[in-house]
Amino acid sequence: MEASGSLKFLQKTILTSIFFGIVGISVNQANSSPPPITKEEIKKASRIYFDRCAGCHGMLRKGATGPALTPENLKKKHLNTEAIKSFIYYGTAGGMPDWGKQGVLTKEEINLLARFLQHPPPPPPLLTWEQIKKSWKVYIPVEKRVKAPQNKNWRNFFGVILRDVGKVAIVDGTTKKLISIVNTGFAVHILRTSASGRYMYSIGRDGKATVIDLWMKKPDKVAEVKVCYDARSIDTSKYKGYEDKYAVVGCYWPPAFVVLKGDDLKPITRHVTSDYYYDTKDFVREARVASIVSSHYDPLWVLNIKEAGQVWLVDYSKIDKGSIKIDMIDAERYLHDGGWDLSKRYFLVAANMRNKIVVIDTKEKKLAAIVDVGTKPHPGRGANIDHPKYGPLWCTGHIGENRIACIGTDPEKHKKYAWKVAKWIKMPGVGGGNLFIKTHPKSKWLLADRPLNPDKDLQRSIFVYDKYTFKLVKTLKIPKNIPGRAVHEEYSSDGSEFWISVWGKKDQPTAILVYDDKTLKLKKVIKGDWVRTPTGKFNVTNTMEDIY
Ligand code: DHE
Repeated sequence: MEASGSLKFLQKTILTSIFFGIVGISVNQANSSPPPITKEEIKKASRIYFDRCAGCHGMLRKGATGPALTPENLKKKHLNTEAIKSFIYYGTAGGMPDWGKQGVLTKEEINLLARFLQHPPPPPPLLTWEQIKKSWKVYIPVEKRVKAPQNKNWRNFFGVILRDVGKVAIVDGTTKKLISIVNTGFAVHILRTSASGRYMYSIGRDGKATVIDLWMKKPDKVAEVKVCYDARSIDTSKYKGYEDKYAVVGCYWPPAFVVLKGDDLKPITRHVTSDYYYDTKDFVREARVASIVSSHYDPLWVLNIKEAGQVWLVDYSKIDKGSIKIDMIDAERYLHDGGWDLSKRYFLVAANMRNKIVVIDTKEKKLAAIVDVGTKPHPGRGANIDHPKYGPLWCTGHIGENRIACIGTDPEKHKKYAWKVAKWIKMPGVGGGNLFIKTHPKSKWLLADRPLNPDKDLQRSIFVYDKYTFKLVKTLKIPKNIPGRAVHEEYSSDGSEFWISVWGKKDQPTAILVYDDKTLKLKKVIKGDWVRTPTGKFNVTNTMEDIY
C-alpha cells in the first residue's frame, strides 16, 4: 500500500465513498482513537492480513515491499478507515493489488481490515524446535523408494503450482499429460529441484516444505515438515559431493533459515536472521529471508535478508560437524528476488524499494556493484542473454514502470557495459505490472508478462521481444474464452516451447498455454478441472541447472 499525492488520494477517497455509499468523509477526519473492533474480528482480520498483506508489509507491519502499516504511521499520514478501504479496494500504481476490484476481498473484509490496521498488530507466535520436529512426517522412507526413474520423460516434467487449492501438479512436458497431483498445503509459493533433479521441493506460505519423488511412477510427496509460519523460499545443496544432501528454507516468520536433510526433510538446524539494518545499524526483528540460490561452484547458499539489506553467503560444508560459516555482505534494502548471471559467478537481486539491483560476486564473496534501475524491479530469476555487442546481459522487469533493464555482467571482456544498464527495453501501454521475464539459451526471444497492470488487456498479454535486437516481435493474448491473467513463463528442457499460466479464481478452472518457440503459435491448451489458479511452473532440467 502506498501513500500517493493528495489529489490522487482525494480522487480515491471520493471513489471509495461512492463505492461504499458513504458521503462527506474528509481526509482531516482521521481517527484520533481507533475504530471499535471485537476479539473475534481481530482473529478473522489477522488471518486475512496474514494471507494477503503480510508478504509485502510484514507481520509486524513495519513495511518492506509495501510501506509501514502501523497505527502510528497511518495516523501520521492522516489515513482514516475510508481512506484505507480505498487503498485496499483499488490498489495503487506502485504495485499494490486491487484486492476489492479483483473480487478477492469482499466489502465487509475490506472494512474489517481497515479497522484492524488502526489497532496495534497482535504479537505473532514463535515456533519451537520441538514443534518443528513434531511436524516432520516421512511418507516413504529412503530405503523403500524406487531405485530408478519410472518415467522416461522425467527430466522434462513440469511442476505446476495450483496456488489457491494448495496443490502441485506434475505434468509431462513431452506428452503434456497430467502425471499426478500432490497435496502440498496452503498457497505454495515456489518449487525447486535437488541437484540430481530427482526431488522436487515446494514451500508454502504456511512454512510447510514438501519433497516430491519424481522417479515414482506417479510422483508423490515422500516427506514434509513445517519449519515456520510463513515462508517464500527453498533451495538445495548443488555443489559436487553434496548433491541432494540438504535443503534450506527461508522463513518470513519467525525470521530464520532452517536446514533439512535433502531426501527426507529431517530438521537439522535453524538460525535466526533478525539483525541490524545494514545502513542505520538499528535492530530489525522482522528481517526475513527472501530469495535463496545455491552455488554450483562452492558449498554455498546465497540468502537475501530482506529488511536488513544484507546478503548472507552460507557455507554448508561443515553442517555435519555442527558448524556453519556465514559471510554477511552489506547491500541495499529491501532485498527480494533474483538469479544467477550467465557464468553463475554473480548473483543479481532486486532491492525493490530503492530501485536498485545488487550484484554479489560469490567467488570473491563480496559486493561487486549496485546498479540503478527503474521503479520496483521484479526479476523473478531474471533472464540471461549472450549478446554479440554487449556480451552477457542479465535482465529484469519492473512492477512500477513499463521498462525492462538489461545489465552487462562481464567486467572482464565487456567492461564498458558491466554493472550498468546496457539496454533499456520499452514495453507498450502505460504503467508496469510486470512480474516475470524469461528466456532459454536455445530461444531467440525474451518473454515478459504484465499481470499486475490495471489494464485488463495488458494483464492478459505476453510480450515477445527479439533478444538480440530488443524489438517487440509479437504480443500473445490469452484466448477470449479463458478467464484470468497471464503469469510466469517457463521453457521446456530443450527450449522448443514455452508455457504460460492463466491465473484466475479458484472456483473456475483456467488453462496452461503451450507455445511453439519457433513459430510463436499456440500449440496446446492444457485444460481440465484440476487447472485451478496455476501460477509458477518449473521445468525439472531448467530448475536443476538454473537455466533462465
Ligand atoms: Fe512471489 C518468487 C516473495 C507475491 C509468485 N516470491 C518469490 C521469491 C520471493 C517471493 C522472496 C523468490 C524465491 C526464491 O527465488 O528463492 N512473492 C513474494 C512476496 O513477498 C509477495 C510480494 C507477496 C506475498 O504475500 O507473497 C509475492 N509471488 C507473489 C504473487 O502474488 C505470485 C504472482 C503468486 C503467488 O504465489 O502468490 C508470486 N513468486 C512467485 C513465483 C516465484 C516467486 C512463481 C518464482 C519465480 C521463479 O521463476 O523462480
